[in-house]
Amino acid sequence: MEILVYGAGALGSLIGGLLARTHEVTLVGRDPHMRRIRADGLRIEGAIETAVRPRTTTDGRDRSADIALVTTKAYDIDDAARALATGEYGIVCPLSNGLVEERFASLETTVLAGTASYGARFDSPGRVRCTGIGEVVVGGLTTDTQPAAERLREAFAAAGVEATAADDMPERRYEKLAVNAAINGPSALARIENGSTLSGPTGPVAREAAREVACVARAEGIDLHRDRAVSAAERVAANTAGNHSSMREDVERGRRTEVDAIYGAVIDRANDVGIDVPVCRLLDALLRGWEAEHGLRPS
Ligand code: KPL
Repeated sequence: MEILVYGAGALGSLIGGLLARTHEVTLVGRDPHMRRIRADGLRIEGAIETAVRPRTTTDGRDRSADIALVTTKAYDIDDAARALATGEYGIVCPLSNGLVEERFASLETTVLAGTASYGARFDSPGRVRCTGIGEVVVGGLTTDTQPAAERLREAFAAAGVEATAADDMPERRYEKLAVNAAINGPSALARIENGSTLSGPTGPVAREAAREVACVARAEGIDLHRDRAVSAAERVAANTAGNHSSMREDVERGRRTEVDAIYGAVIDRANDVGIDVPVCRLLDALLRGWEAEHGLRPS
């Protein structure tokens, strides 16, 4: 199968590299990473060790493939959607954080939703580290897209990537948002590992952030119980205990965070349904303050 992976950061390179063991993969990313992969191939180290030679490009426009996976940061999603609109794909599936699927609504193709719980860290151009073997879950937001989800699952499975085609994706993507809300902000602000976010002093805040996301989901008619949201956050924190969340990595490297796609999205939707989410608002304000202080957004 031909698979385009749009966004060759740590997760995109890892997922693309694993798929390249079986499929014709094209990674869309930035130099010098793309240049180094073109010259020497891509090395995956850590929990999975492999070396592959995917195709690479720095321009994701006017391409075609059976499947396009989107693994950009959430704030680059609109650029990805615009680039994919110029090409032809059988299935488009974002694996980015946040509720981003709606941004691909204008594409004339099947758009799925997906989550990937693999731990990945960018080591250096051409090298990425797998810090935890997870799984990929894909599914449709409407029942007619379920056969496409099964085809995508099979493509992952053929490359040895554990994947599930879920029929409860509307609940799962809110569950993922709850996990991100519980882990990412507290781990970034307190500079702690994922495993400490739910158990240490940040635990009550993290759990309440997950509960607030569940309340928003339920107000939107999505059947996500508060306890399920908290248990999911606890499970992910335990499974990725020694890892740094993507938001902690962003803060430590002085980069813009996904605050808009995580806390901003929760707050916007909470406003729409008329409920308050004070803990998410606090985490949002602290992260925005940090970004403004570092010249990453206007204060
Ligand atoms: O998605 C994540 C991230 O780091 O962005 C994890 C740590 C799995 C949960 O928040």
